[in-house]
Amino acid sequence: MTEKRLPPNQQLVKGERWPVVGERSPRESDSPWTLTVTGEVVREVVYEFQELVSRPSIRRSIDVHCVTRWSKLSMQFEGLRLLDLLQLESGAPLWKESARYVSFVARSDRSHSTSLSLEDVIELDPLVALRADGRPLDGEHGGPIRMVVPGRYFYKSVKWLECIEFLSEDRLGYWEAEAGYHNDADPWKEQRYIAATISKQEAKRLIEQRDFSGRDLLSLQAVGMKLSNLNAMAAALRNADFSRAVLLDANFRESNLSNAIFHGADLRRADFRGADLEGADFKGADLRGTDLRDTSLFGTTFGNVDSTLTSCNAANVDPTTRVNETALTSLAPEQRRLLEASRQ
Ligand SMILES: Nc1nc2c(c(=O)[nH]1)N[C@H]1C(S)=C(S)[C@@H](COP(=O)(O)O)O[C@H]1N2
Ligand SMILES: [Mo]
Repeated sequence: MTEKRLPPNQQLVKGERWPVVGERSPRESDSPWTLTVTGEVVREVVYEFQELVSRPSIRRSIDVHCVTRWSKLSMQFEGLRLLDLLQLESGAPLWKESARYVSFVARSDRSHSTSLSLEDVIELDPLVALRADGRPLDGEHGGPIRMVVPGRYFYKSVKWLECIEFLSEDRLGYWEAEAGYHNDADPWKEQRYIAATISKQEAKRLIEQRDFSGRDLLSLQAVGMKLSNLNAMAAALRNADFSRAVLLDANFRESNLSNAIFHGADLRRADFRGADLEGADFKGADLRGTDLRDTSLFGTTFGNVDSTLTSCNAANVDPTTRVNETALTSLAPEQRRLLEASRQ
């Protein structure tokens, strides 16, 4: 049953854990919280926060799937149906004929946003959430008010919702524009990232030179390549595929390897210090002498773990694999146990 509810290549978070992803707090402001509905609308509407809180709320059980591969099933969210807030008193829609997309904007320092097509809004019936698991939303999880969009990766659910803008043309959200996150975001179709940012020829040249330092190489295909001594310092390599690649002594310091795949890669003595490894997958990789200190390991996989802690595809980790508390605290508990057991 659970299996059917877990989209491909997602792992369940254990117990009560709810990772914080992205921004951690709203913009500081003394003005009271309001929610504005604007853009291609018949009439602009500004909701006072108190008015929203005093409306009868509904409760929904929603499965949360983060693009960095963690999922949390049956979260209990309470709040208001977005579609109810997008109606005139007559019950007619607030949006104009010309409206095709909806942008959700946060009260945050970077005015974080994400968008959905109007069709998706109608079909997915999102929630404007005020409470989660029986309590008011924590600030770091988007309190006092956030979007929760079922059926899409969680980056489509803006924290600290302040403005809803109807658009005739789509406007890419923050992660979609900055990190190459897929605009459709369907976890069942694994729509995590858009295609690679560079041409095959350009990739070939960089691979020959073994110098990726500082480059943006989203979704790079490097399966099975011989890349010992690679310099990938501070490179953006989200979603790159290094399966079975030879990466002895590679330098990945401060690089972004979110969701990168290293299945069976030879990473002996590679240096990952300070790298973002959220959602990266090291199943079957050789990590002897590898340095993982000060990395971010939310949703990182080192092997499939069952209750007996045996794993047929675990990474090769031994006492020469370096890791510190900074890195370990961000790792899921069963993955941490696997790593620590093998390091003894
Ligand atoms: N304002 C704002 N909303 C945001 C983000 C963000 O950085 N800023 N990150 C998104 C991403 S990628 C995810 S996975 C979820 C994380 O929500 P959580 O921190 O409550 O788990 O929020 C989404 N909404
Ligand atoms: Mo995310």
